[in-house]
Amino acid sequence: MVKQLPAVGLFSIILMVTPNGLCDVQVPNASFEEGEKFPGAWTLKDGIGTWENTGHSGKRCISLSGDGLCCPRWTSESFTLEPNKFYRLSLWMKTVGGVVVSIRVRCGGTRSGPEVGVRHPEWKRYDFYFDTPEKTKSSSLHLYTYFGQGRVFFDDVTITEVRPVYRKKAGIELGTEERIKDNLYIAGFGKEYGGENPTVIRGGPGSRYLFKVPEALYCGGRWYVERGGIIFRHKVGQVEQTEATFRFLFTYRPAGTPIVLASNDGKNFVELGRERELKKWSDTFQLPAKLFPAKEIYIWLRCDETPEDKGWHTYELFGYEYKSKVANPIPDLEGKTEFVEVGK
Ligand SMILES: [Ca+2]
Repeated sequence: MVKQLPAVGLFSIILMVTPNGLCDVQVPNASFEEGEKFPGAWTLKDGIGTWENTGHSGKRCISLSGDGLCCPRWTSESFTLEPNKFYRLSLWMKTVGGVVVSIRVRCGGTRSGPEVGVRHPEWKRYDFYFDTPEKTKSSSLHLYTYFGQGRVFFDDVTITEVRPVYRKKAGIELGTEERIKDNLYIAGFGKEYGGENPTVIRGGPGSRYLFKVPEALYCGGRWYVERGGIIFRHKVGQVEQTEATFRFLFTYRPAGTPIVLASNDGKNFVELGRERELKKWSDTFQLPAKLFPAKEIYIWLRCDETPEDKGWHTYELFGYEYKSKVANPIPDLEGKTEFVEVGK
């Protein structure tokens, strides 16, 4: 059992081209085999962790033991990620008892990653996708558990550069959570939590309709929308949209007021309305007729400060639904996003 770890070893971190030609990031001591008394390049904080004498590969891995409190974690030494890239983070996990694991990549600015419930005694590989902000310089990886009583094991961490590819038909590209049916274009996601399937997109990194993130945090399959908010863009090839509606679902709103705006050029936005009351779905907003016909529509979700909520203002976006009619008959299409590895 390890309570406090001294710094051990120096691990040089570089972007390297692996023998298979892919562009991998070398995560420090990624199989946890190196070290003397403790796993080199990793530090334990705020809880109970163990450098185990077993592993998915090799002879070693690390574990966290949840004691019902928040939040024991292993933190890696820093490594380099490039700005404005997509990456796949893969790691192997198993548990004794079930725990919720949160995996965060910190890379220049506030960024977060998925949460996933791990409840299986055999090793299983998990893949997560994230993108890096413009200010990315030094990065580090953080493995947490939340308020659980079980024990979770980690081994074989890899980070590989990828890029999203969207399904295409008749000149129209659609990604996961987008579809065309009976000349209706529908985009968005529902309330269901990522759970055991953390690779779902839910408007997150790699989503085709995610346009810009002025001020929001993606974590565990939902967005924490702050004052600057998040902007989605809905574009169906070169086909014009003639009318549209929108609704959203938010939970946990410690402060502020959710505000919805729309635009057909990404510059001039009109306010559709505000919602302050928590309910299953918001009212349905009909987008103003003056925005149509349009080849693209932008939806901007923000959180406005209110006089009684000075300081902190945010809400969690759990559901999002945009529907529009298209001007010309087009074939039905169920969108799909896949991440392909980038070779050098
Ligand atoms: Ca290992």
